[in-house]
Amino acid sequence: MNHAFLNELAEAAGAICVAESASFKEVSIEYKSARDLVTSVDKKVEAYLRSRIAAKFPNHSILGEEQGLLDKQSDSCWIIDPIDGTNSYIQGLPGYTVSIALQRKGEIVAGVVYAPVLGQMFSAERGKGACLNNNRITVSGTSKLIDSVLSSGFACIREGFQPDNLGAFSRVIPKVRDFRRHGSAALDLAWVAAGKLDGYWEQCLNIYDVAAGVLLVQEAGGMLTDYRGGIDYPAGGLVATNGLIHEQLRKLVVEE
Ligand code: 2AM
Ligand code: CA
Repeated sequence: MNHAFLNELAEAAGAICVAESASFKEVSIEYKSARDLVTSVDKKVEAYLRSRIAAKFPNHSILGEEQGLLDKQSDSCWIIDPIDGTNSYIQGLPGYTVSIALQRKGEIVAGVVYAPVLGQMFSAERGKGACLNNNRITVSGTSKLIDSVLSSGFACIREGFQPDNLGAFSRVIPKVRDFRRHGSAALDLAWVAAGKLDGYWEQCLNIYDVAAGVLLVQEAGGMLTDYRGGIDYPAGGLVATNGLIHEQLRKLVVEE
């Protein structure tokens, strides 16, 4: 995989987000549903990513949040989220990312998560480790839940899904050192990979929210499971940790 291509692509997409946010107007927001918003910038950046990928890899499939699947019957599929954390983007908050992953024969083999306002480019290739701005990263060494800083999200509430995440949230918070909520699953996973967070959990996510972030966590030595401890994530919920606190957190989340 062309590592430089992925990094440059994410950087260019992030630059579009930043440039557009300066002139961003409310009129360019649409409601997919009452609480699920999309901006003209999400669409513009996805179209940009698709055209760059298609120009270089015309036979590859592409799955993106806004336009769905372009099925080329290929073993290779790009999984893209032009802006993960659209609400932060709309609010002028810095915690949004561009997420791009390459899947081959069902396995994610390369991925980048780029937070342009933060200047953080996370990248990974299968078997080659994970990096933040080209410096190697690993998950944290925190072994006790009470020493951990965790994050989560509430996509399920926007979906009206039951059980929602509020029960898990109230069980977990008293047992940990602190909690953060960032609003981008891709960023949360990247920060678990970099050891800035000890763990993260969420349900009702889609593959494009997590594809690149999952590879980052794996390549940084972390652990990912669904809520039951299996590999059916994100459909079966997602728990991502440094490995050491994984079972403690997973059991609290699902109340086992
Ligand atoms: P988005 O910003 O691209 O919409 C935060 O909890 C995470 O949930 C983000 O990655 C966000 O991605 C995703 N998300 C937001 N709304 C959602 C919805 N209605 N259904 C599923 N996922 C959602
Ligand atoms: Ca998303």
